[in-house]
Amino acid sequence: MRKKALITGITGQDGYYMALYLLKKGYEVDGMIRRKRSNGEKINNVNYVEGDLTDFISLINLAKNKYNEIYNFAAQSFVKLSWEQPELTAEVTGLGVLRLLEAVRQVSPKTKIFQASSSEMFGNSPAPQNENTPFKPRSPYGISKLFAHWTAINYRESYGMHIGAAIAFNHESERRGEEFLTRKITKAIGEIKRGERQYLELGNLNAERDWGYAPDYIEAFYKILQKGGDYVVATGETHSVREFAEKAFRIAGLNYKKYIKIDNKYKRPAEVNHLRGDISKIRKELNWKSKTTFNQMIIKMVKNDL
Ligand code: NAP
Ligand code: F7E
Repeated sequence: MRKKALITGITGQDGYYMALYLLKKGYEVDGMIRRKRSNGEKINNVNYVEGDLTDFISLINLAKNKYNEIYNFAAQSFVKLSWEQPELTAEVTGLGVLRLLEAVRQVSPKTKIFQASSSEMFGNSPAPQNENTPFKPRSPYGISKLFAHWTAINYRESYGMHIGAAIAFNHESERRGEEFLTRKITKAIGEIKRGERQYLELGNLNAERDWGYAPDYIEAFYKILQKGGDYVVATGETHSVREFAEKAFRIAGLNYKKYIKIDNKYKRPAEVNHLRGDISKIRKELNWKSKTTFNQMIIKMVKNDL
């Protein structure tokens, strides 16, 4: 019999790639959306179902479908916004996960659940960060993700539920939301090249991130769910915001220094300065490492937006 999976956050970057991945594996895929719209983008062969992480009743009703697997990608995932909407972020990104886990526990406790945890939970803990690094979140988003992460661990330990969590470092793609740094840059490059804008305003150019390519990470997420447990998913390399901008503009034949202006409104009240994942555990136990290099990823993203 075909396995049945529910993907929350299917309209986002990771939900999209996970849907394609599972369909290719022969799964029956339900995608949770907040409200059905006739004009929304649809993925062929996905069955769209309504639900919201802030609404327990909708989650209970969905859990009654007794999915083999649930991939939880739904979240208020934009770190900067989490200072402006901290309560909403805690409600969705934090408490929303508690609601989902509790709904599944009550009506379908054998369903395997994947939780998308985040390197933002590490804050400024020294790199390289691995599964044993202390969590010191520095944003309402990071705090909410940490609540969700500990709740997932608690449901595993208290009720024996099968839960896999990826402590995922930044991952990007042609489908990355346009508010996030990498896509903001590649989209602006396209607009500059077409003469639609003259410059790009950014915040802190010195922050360093371990940026990977989202489609590579989907395979890691799948493997994590099959096994259960907590795994860092990263590339093991770090680059600064300045370096990303410099390379991306260069690929388009431009010198970034001519186009970037600093606007303090894009700086955060507290920054996470340096993230670099230690992927020893996932490499050893699940035989996974990312395939796409930093340069290859930037080339794909720039070309897509030109
Ligand atoms: P994304 O593109 O921002 O997608 C977020 C998804 O959550 C959207 O589909 C959104 O639906 C949905 N959503 C928001 N509020 C909801 C609610 N109240 N109920 C149900 N759905 C809701 O995120 P992503 O980049 O694909 O990331 C996927 C997950 O991984 C997120 O949990 C994120 O926090 C986590 N993560 C991401 C990264 C990364 O670098 N991408 C790294 C670590 C962890 P609408 O279209 O209705 O808004
Ligand atoms: O910022 C700096 C900013 O918004 C990256 C989410 O997927 O990954 C993501 O969180 C860096 C930060 O991602 C601008 O200060 C400078 O240092 O692309 P971002 P993020 O905050 O790292 C983690 C792992 C998640 O879990 C999250 O869901 O770039 N930066 N200037 C800027 N960032 C943005 N967005 N815009 C700027 O103008």
